[in-house]
Amino acid sequence: MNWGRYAQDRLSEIARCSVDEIGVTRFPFTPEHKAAIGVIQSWMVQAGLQVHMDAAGTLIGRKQGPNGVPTFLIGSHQDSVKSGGRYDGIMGVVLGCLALEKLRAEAVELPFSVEILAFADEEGVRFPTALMGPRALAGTFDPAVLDMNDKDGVSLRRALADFGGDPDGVSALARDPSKTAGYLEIHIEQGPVLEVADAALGIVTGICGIERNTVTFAGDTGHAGTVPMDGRRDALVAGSDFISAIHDAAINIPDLRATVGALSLHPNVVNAIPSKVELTLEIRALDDTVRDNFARSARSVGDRISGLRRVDFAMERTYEQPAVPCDINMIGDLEAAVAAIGHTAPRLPSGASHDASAMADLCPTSMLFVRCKDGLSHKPEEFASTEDMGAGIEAVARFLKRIGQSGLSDGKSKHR
Ligand code: HGY
Ligand code: MN
Ligand code: MN
Repeated sequence: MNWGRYAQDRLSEIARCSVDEIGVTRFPFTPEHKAAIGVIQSWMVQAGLQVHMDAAGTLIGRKQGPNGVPTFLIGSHQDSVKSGGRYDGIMGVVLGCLALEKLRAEAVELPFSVEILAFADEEGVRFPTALMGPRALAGTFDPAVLDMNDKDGVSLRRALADFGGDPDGVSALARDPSKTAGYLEIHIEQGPVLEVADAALGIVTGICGIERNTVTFAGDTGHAGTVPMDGRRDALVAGSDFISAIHDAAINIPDLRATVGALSLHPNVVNAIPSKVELTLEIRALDDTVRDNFARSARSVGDRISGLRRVDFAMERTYEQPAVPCDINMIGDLEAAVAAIGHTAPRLPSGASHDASAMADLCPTSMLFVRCKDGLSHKPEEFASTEDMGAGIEAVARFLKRIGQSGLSDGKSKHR
């Protein structure tokens, strides 16, 4: 069986569940998501799973184990960014289903229950929030996010209800940690490390923390031809000072990433001085203290520029998720499983965030990276090879057999 070929074919099929644009655009609770649900459901059925969608819109395929045993979870997200690639997120659902299908084909019965989870919204591109599905399972869901709106003014509550979810039932989805043995997410690396190491697979040591801020500079508009240069309170000049200062500071801090990804301007016309600039500042780091310190220094840079350019400055944190370490026992089990198929997988941190970031509040969490071409992601050129995905499926099947033999079935797993 060429499991990698199966994976490639399934990813081509589900890539068509997309807004008709370049690359894949599949936002949560949209017709594209609905179409994807149908396709994923067929994969789960083919793997012998019982399928249902939970109140948060997570599609769940469950293989029941013997009575009273814990459940091991495997998952990732079905959604994409705008004009993104065909592997980010959904590949983890495909490879999880195929690993279970492989075990089924080998008549292997695991001594624990297993679930494949296809989460609705990890990217947080449609709504200014993310990770509702895994946060619901982890019991960290904040119902207030249901009142957040997308750019068309549709609330998350309404979109979820119209999609067939149950907004008022999301908080009740919290799982019992004592009955949850662990979580594995299979994901493309989205970076260059595995390619440089010539490794098909990588094992994640930890996932970066993230915070997102809205930064505003407010000055005065005026006629571009009549207001003298030295009399201006130009918000865009201040904003550009800030963006350059942030970049020049971040470049000297290892493992820290600072990005101004979105910017809006007012009045945004060719012959008027910009009176207001609003930009997003996202900061990521594997160490939350490093991230906090950088945010503090960004504020003082903004205050300095505000005085220099005689404009008002504000910086408001709108989103935060802490850095999470992966489970050391599962790192060892993944390494042994990868070695058993004749591969060597480097250990590496994840600069991208994942559903696993939220699942770490529920249970021991692990991630297996699959090499991606040129480290590209969040763009149509995103690509993982059939061979590398085949290795991923083999490794996950071995991993599940290995943890089954390590006492997971009696609930006293070393993963707790
Ligand atoms: O932003 C991220 O790291 C993830 O791709 N949503
Ligand atoms: Mn992504
Ligand atoms: Mn992802």
